[in-house]
Amino acid sequence: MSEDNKKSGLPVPGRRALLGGAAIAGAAGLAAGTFGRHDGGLVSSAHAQGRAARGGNDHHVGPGDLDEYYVFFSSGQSGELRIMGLPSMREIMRVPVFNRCSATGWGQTNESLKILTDGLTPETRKYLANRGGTYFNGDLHHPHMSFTDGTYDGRYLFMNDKANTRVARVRCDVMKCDKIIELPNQHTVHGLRVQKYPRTGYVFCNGEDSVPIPNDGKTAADIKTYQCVFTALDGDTMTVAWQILVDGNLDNVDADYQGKYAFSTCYNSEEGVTLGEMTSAEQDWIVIFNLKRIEEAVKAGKAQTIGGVPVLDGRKKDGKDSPFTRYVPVPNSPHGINTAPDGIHVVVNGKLSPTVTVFDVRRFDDLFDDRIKPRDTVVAEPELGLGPLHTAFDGRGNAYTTLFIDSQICKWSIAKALEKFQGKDVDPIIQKLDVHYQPGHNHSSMGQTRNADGKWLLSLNKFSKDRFLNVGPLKPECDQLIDISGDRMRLVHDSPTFAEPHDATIIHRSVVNPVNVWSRDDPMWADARKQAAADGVDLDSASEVIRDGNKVRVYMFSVAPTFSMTDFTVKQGDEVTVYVTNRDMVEDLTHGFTIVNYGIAMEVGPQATASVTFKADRPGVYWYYCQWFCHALHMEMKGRMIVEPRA
Ligand code: CUK
Ligand code: CUA
Repeated sequence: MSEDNKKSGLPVPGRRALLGGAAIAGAAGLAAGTFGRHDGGLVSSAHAQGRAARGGNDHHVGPGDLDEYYVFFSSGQSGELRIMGLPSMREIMRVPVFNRCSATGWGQTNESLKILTDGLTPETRKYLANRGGTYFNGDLHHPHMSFTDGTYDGRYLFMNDKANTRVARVRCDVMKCDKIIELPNQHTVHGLRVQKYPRTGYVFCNGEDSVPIPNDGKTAADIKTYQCVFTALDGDTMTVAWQILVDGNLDNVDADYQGKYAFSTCYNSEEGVTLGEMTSAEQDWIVIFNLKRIEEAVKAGKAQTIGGVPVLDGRKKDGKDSPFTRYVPVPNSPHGINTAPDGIHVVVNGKLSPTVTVFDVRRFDDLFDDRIKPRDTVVAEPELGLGPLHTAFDGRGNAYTTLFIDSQICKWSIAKALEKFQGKDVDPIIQKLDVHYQPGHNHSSMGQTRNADGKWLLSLNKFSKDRFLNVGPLKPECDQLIDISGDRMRLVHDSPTFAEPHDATIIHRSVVNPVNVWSRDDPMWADARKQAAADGVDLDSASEVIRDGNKVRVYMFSVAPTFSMTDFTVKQGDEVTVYVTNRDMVEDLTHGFTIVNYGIAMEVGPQATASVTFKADRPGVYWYYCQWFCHALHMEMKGRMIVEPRA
């Protein structure tokens, strides 16, 4: 029972009565197959009765009130991280990561370019040399916060770029990306989750596609030379700790609460290169990684160095397992893999199979010691409906699985699923709720930690169709908020989002504590500090133009509503770097620096320094102005760059 239910003192409907109803709804769901609205009547009548009568969670957040949870949203092919408030579902902030951002200058400032380029492989650097030095796109699927002792610790968020095989880290003190690394040897990185215990620690990264290593074209046509890779990053240093070669491919990943294992789904055990080939087998598998054995082997120097990182072999040889991995068959093309807050059960979602497969992590020790067979680690395999993709948990023993094809969330009991697997005549399905439409990930509040609190569930639906005003052929996604505090799920809010939140983490606000103003000695502009020291100027108070051959460095500061320089002069063809330091110490007082008709713009937060380098190849007068509204005289916060023509 939720806090709210306890407080309201309302009677909670008996489980027995509910199960009866759910069984009927469940059976109807399976029989009807697709796009049913079996629970629609219940939902709307619940809505009509209002939440007070039902004693559910209050999702209304009034003006000036703060949300109880942060939601860190991926944005798929938009390449950024988004921050929402829950339960209001208000979008609060966007954090540019793999994309370029017009507002903040991400991808243009020297500080962001360093982050975007430092971690690229030499081959990629070479490829991008004449293309602006960095990629313009990204595909951010999975944002996950660092853990300590099985729950979120508020330090970092880690996220993958499926499009260009990168992993990024966002600092939660300032909510800015501070590191990006490209994974060598790997082609795409899809599933990403972090080590839960004792801490993060490792960031686990699934390679989804297979290519030859090295991918230099020599054996490009020979698919037998293609190889899939699993990577463990060190989250503290953002370097590759180790990689391991696997059979098949890798889709999603999760880790246990003991710090012993990571495990990934594989939908292409066939190692096919066409849809038909990839889905031909009746079964695929999950791969379980034995972290201790891998660490010992790396330490003992048993890894090969490939692409500058240690690589072990986790493939089967002549049908025999490697010491590092075990492959457990599951029905065709599994997708999501989710560890329950009980620390024991891991749910693998069937996708092409109507089932989910439940593992008991306590049996993995025996599996690695060859005392039991792979399938002996399976403790339940309930049939839930069509297209199970991802599962969330409420910490009360219930699981919530998205059914993509049925457009439903299926709530089921883990304990009942175990009983059924033992042959008992019970139905683990408690309720099916229609969502709109085609859900991918779903997420419960704190649900990926030991502290799952069972209050809210988000369903991230891929199609919104008729749920919002028509905006043309490209429709938004539809993220739906569901109250799970009671015995039955209750849909309370629809929220449109732009392309394409795959995944989210719902984190109680007590865990996340960002600052309001930057610290002057933040590492973000360490290079600017170094350069200023070399030029003998003080970043905080300088208004100076330093000429160094045809390189020109312009130092200025800003105090609302002025820049410290009303104008500066350079020569056509100079390579100009402008450093702006925001001396305002007031919360929310961000300045910007935009040069008209030069395509230059950057954000300068309170107490921050930002810099941008460009070639002054157009002669003339170019006004610069502050593009973040900062003062009643914000419009007047401007100056002139004069570019003298070369004779
Ligand atoms: S994946 Cu998109 S719905 Cu990239 Cu987490 Cu399952
Ligand atoms: Cu400073 Cu607007």
